[in-house]
Amino acid sequence: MTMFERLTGLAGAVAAGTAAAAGKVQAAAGAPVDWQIGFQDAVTPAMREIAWFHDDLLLPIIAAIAGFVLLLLLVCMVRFRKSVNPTPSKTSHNTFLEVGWTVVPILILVVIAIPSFRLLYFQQDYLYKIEAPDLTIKAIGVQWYWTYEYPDNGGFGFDSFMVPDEDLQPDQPRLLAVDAEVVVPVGKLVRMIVTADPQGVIHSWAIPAFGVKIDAVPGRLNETWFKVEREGVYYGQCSELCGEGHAFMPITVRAVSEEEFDAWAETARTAGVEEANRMFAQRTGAPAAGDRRAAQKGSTGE
Ligand SMILES: [Cu+2]
Repeated sequence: MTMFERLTGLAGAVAAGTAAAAGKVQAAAGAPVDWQIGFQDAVTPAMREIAWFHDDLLLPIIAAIAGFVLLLLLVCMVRFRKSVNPTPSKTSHNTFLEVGWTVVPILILVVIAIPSFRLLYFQQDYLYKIEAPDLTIKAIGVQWYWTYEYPDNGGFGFDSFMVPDEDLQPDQPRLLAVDAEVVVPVGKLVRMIVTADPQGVIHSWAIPAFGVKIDAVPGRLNETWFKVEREGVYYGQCSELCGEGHAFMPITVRAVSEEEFDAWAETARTAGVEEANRMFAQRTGAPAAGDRRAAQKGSTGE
């Protein structure tokens, strides 16, 4: 448990109580919860490092600085108020103090900068230096949905649209669930290649629990990596203001065992991704995307 988690544990307990009292379905790990003030649980090495950097390094430093400045203010107000100190000192320079308040902040910044740069490099090129990716997935931001391709698994691809409110299943969070999820195997190093529709605008592919956020730029390939350590469903959103539908192009990643992933990818390649997604729909009782789209078409008379 990090220091930040200890500090925020009480808030979490209150939040859980509030949500339970309201009879709400508590969102699964990988999604935000009511009254949350910390990060989502980290499920990748990169996010664990980010959480450590924020919770255990930056937060204690900033708290100490804020406390120290508050202490100085209080000392000034009490010891140097007019009634106690009617003739103030005319001192205007103190070499020791001036060197001190220049050097100490520099040292603090160095202490922050070293792990900060190390973390940036870890997020950026760990992939090439340590380990080869197990599979590559390409995400393409379109106004306003995501398209995914699996070049290593036969090159199938699919569009992923937000599930509208009226079609949400009980286990699906509003504005975060999609009709066709990105499926990845746990424990495997996934290389994400991210770009955007050449006729479109800049988007950003982001999953908070993964510590991944990378711009999707038309005409340019960006890439990042993640290795999910726990099976589950993880939610994110487009994180670059991209227009009218910006809030309505969420990202859902389902991390499953390697066997399940292989079965899913094989079905997706041979029978289509709608057919492959039925293996998850049957488990949760949710209608598969194909059924839902067919129902929508039926209801609108298309
Ligand atoms: Cu977008």
